[in-house]
Amino acid sequence: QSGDQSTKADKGKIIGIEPGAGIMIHTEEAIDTYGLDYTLVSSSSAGMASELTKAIKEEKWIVVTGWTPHWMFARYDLKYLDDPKGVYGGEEYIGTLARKDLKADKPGLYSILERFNWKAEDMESVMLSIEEGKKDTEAAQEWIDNNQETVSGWIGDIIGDGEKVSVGYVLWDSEIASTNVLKIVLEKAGFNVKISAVDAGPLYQAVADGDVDCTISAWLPATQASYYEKYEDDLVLVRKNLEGAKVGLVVPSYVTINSIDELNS
Ligand code: PBE
Repeated sequence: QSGDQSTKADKGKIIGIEPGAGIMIHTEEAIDTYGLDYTLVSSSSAGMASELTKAIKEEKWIVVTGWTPHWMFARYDLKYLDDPKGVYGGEEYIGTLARKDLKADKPGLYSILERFNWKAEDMESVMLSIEEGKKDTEAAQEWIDNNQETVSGWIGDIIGDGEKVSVGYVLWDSEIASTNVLKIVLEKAGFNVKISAVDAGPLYQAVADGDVDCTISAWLPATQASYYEKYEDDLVLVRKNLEGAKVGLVVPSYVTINSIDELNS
């Protein structure tokens, strides 16, 4: 084996993201369930990615909380650690949530949300161009320019006529990509769109309370189950907008272990 000259001290940490993310809740659970001799370090999505980049440059041991779609899998040679106890769930989808009265209040908007869905590779391409230096809005616009037929299909015959729309999201790379795309789609349809970034818990609460109209940032059924269960009576799951998502612990391929079970060894 080449690199990986790290010490046990490096090994005692899992590099996480924003506290409150579903993946953080499940990682605490994984530490418990597998009896891991590790602490979860909270950070931000950007912070996690830069720690990963640094470690890979020096071929050091690192474990991060990771998810797919994400640009990091296009950039680096990475693998998920097997999760034999199923703490992170299996295949995830990304869902669209709306406040309860949205369909009645803004049927045009709601019908676009009922149609909006795309593939992992679409989201990943927007994420990658942001990672490569494009502004969020430029990357989103570029994807829209390359996918005009799809976008026209989502919009259909809806005319927003300046109606205000508020969309909540969290500053995860995946949701920065999707929410900026949705914003431009809705603007193309004639809506007056405001996007607001909050944490995961407050996001569910904002949809449930009707403080925002909707979000396309719900990772289910496992990742954000605790939030969904808390608020599900007060919101509507409009549809799955992306299938084949995944969440778990991720290491560079040069890290020799393959399973969460082996983290203590
Ligand atoms: N994530 C990315 C989120 C959903 C999107 C996996 C970091 C989470 O709640 O953990």
